[in-house]
Amino acid sequence: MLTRIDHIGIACHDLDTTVEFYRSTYGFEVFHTEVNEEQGVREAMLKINETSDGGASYLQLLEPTREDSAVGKWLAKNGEGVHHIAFGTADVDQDAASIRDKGVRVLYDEPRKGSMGSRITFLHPKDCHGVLTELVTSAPEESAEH
Ligand code: CMX
Ligand code: CO
Repeated sequence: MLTRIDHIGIACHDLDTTVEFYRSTYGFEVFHTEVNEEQGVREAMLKINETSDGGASYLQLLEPTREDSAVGKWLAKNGEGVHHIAFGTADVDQDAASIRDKGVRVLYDEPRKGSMGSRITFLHPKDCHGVLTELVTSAPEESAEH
């Protein structure tokens, strides 16, 4: 069951400049940063609020580490902006399987590594009315790397 907006993914050319915009304009601070080589991104997670399912909602600012990555290609075509939305679930495997059964393309056979030790998969934007959609199961608190 999808129980929260886990994050909104925002593509940017320069992570440090964009982080500074969100800090100085809104007061949002960086909760976590990491490089995800598999996804080809350097990212910053800005926590916006806790959620009633025990999770949280973030902005995920994304700078590509290579031009041929998903975010690199998208930036070249569209410029900066909202790249994807992510729903949080306690069981990404189960939700991905049931959504696949409805005929929506799930991009990965098995969930992959996401921010802070989470497990993620994506739904094809062409099957989701133009919205690249991610499903996320957070790491258990004790194994989350901050
Ligand atoms: N939102 C909406 N539509 C998108 C999109 C996006 N983010 N990215 C691509 N599309 C559309 C394109 O506009 C294009 O549409 P048209 O054919 O009408 O022009 C179509 O999808 C195909 O796009 P493409 O540029 O040819 O790109 P690819 O097919 O090579 O890749 C996708 C698209 C979704 C398969 C790829 O971006 C992907 O695998 N994404 C999942 C991984 C990812 O995004 N990782 C970065 C974030 C990591 C994280 O969140 O942790
Ligand atoms: Co994401």
